[in-house]
Amino acid sequence: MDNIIYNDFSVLWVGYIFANYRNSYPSQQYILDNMYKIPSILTADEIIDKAFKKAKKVQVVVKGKSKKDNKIAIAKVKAVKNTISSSLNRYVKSFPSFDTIPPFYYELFDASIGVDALRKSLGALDWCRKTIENIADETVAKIRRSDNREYIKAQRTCFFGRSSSVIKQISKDLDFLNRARRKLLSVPEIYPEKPTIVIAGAPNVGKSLLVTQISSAKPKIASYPFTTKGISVGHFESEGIIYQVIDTPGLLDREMEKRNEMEQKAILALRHLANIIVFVIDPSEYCGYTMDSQLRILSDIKTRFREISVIEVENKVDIVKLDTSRFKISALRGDGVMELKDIVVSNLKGM
Ligand SMILES: Nc1nc2c(ncn2[C@@H]2O[C@H](COP(=O)(O)OP(=O)(O)O)[C@@H](O)[C@H]2O)c(=O)[nH]1
Ligand SMILES: [Mg+2]
Repeated sequence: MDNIIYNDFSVLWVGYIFANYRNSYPSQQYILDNMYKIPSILTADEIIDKAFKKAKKVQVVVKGKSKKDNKIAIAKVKAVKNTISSSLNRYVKSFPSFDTIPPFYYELFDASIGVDALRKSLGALDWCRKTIENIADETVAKIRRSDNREYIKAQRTCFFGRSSSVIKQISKDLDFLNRARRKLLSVPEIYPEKPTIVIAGAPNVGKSLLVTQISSAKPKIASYPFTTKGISVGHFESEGIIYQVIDTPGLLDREMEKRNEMEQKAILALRHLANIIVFVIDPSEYCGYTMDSQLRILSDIKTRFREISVIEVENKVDIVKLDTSRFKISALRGDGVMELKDIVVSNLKGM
């Protein structure tokens, strides 16, 4: 028991030191790499099947006749125990630790999967593993002491029955974890630790075009568990620093009141990601939204993201140029785009 406590703490310590290395969370790459290592999770029936097949295949070399039945039975019980135990252990270990992942991902997973439910299911797997290990150990002890062939066989059968019924109790947890795994695997390749510019504004104001113009390569479309539309991510470099530009279709383009709970959470998660918001306005109103309604969205965003500075930009100056102090660009012609980039970079550097 002492040993177990000691081990748990040492794991915690390593995690703690790791998480605080350079005073940051584990690197994004580390998280993404490990996310992809979550093995596919078998159903309760498949685990039972796998364990019993292993038991069937067990070969025991027994010298002499003494305790032959005991040795075979024990080997079979152990094969079942080890198969189940190592599968469940692998599943539990392969999920990311929710205490150390960046807050953006925490909220993302919480909204799309539910961190509490995930913890509960992982706990259920641990419970199942320990229970089966205990039953196996008791069974082995009983078998070891016996000289009665029938009794040995009965103990073995009883163990098989009990362990499959214990596994069946976590059937729903296994299914849940498999669904969670699939969601975790589709996590967008967004790097919370990179300086991040989030582009906002009503639909059709020119956000996507701006992301393309700012980014050095074609922006990648990543899936975002909250919206049907993919999130678009571009990058550019300035003085050796990689900046990330993100367009969030469907999220920061409508008034907040009209949001369902999931969208609200998705929007909140962006708080942990955005270092600066560029709000694009289309004064030509060709986008189909009046200036009034665009400015209402802007004021909503300012309320939601109080702590994040918002740069207001008027796009489509090739059509309409207002007499305002806002920065003006044409994403179509490229006018002002490089200057906007410089403004954004110097703002981010000032933070
Ligand atoms: N004239 C003009 N059209 C633009 C400009 N920027 C974007 N557009 C057009 O506006 C439409 C919507 O642009 P898009 O980037 O898809 O807007 P989003 O919905 O905000 O991502 C497209 O037809 C663009 O070609 C601009 O600076 N000038
Ligand atoms: Mg777009």
